[in-house]
Amino acid sequence: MAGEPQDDCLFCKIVAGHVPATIVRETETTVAFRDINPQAPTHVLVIPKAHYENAAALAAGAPELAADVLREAQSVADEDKLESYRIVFNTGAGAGQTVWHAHAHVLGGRGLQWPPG
Ligand code: DGP
Repeated sequence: MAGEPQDDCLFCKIVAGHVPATIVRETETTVAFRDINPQAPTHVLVIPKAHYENAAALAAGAPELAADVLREAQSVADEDKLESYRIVFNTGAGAGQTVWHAHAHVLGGRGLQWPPG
């Protein structure tokens, strides 16, 4: 069922504390932790604790929770004092999504090119 934890989901395991992560922020509904393969000095993933497979499913199924994720992404940028930064939701394999639990990448601390490729 939408939102329920999935046994085979890496990010559900991080939420449950079964896989370690460097957690930088946590709220009732979200967790933010450092990406294991950082692409910038700040590279934090913000996820809903509830399982939705990507940003599209999250926005359709739980728009308030999607807003929580965005607010937390902003808080990560504020905490790291990022003046310029990028919030990215890779959505679908063709866009580079590899973990099927919705997550926002917060990237900053260096110059970022556009288009991203
Ligand atoms: P995406 O490609 O948009 O699905 O992003 C998935 C990100 O998750 C990728 O940047 C690497 C990160 N990642 C994968 N496995 C782990 C893990 O075990 N721990 C942490 N902290 N990040 C992970």
